[in-house]
Amino acid sequence: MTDLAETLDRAACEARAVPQSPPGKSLSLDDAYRAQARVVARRLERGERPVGLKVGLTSEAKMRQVGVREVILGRLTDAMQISDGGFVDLGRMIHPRVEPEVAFLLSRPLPPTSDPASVLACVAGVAAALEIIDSRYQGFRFDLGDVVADNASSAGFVLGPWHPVGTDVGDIPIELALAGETGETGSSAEILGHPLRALAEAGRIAAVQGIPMAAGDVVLSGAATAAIPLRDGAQVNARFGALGHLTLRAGFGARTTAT
Ligand code: OOG
Ligand code: MG
Repeated sequence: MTDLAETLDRAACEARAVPQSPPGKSLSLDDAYRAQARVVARRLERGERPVGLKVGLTSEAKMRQVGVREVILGRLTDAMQISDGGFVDLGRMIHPRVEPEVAFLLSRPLPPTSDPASVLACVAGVAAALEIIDSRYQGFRFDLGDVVADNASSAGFVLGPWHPVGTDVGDIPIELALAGETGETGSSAEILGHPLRALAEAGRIAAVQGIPMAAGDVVLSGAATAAIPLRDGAQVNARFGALGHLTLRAGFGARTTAT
């Protein structure tokens, strides 16, 4: 039997979707995080560097969109980062979507506590972010175990400049627009009531599942709105109030030298 981590890793490398776990054969949460660790290990063996974590399913819009209602954690590597104004090569993805998030920069690893003051003490900066998710499962459909094993659909992320810790990110207006298409609007308050709560969740899950983190890591707090499919020629414009704005383009081809 082929190992699930190998199957998911190959699906990502070949940009080819795979079936979800069969009915009645859902992975336990612990097994799913073990599979995720093996998926990430394969990336690290290829020379990618761990750069942080992503929290997922922290807003009602996201939970409703994918039908999974539990906060999840995934891991980010340097190979996933795309610069602001950069280009997503759709030829390397299955069915990518883009979503707006708030990112934190860690000054030290997060504690396994939900106390907001001790979480805030670990933050060195805040920034606007876009995440590109690309489920390796057919039809972007999965259950909790499937999506955790698939490293929470992680595929790419864009970061804006870091703002000081004191910047209030509790209720930042967020607008995600795709040229010629309807967009999504929301507020950072939709991320568990406050994005810092997502950080607390990251600390809790990382402690339970033995997920490593370090000073200098980035943590994405989860999308504030539903995600939008990235189609050929897509021009993404996202506004994040005081955190500024981010842009991204998508298409087929070798225009991967992002600027
Ligand atoms: C799962 C990952 C969720 C978020 O921001 O909520 C996520 C998915 O939607 O495929 O990244
Ligand atoms: Mg996300």
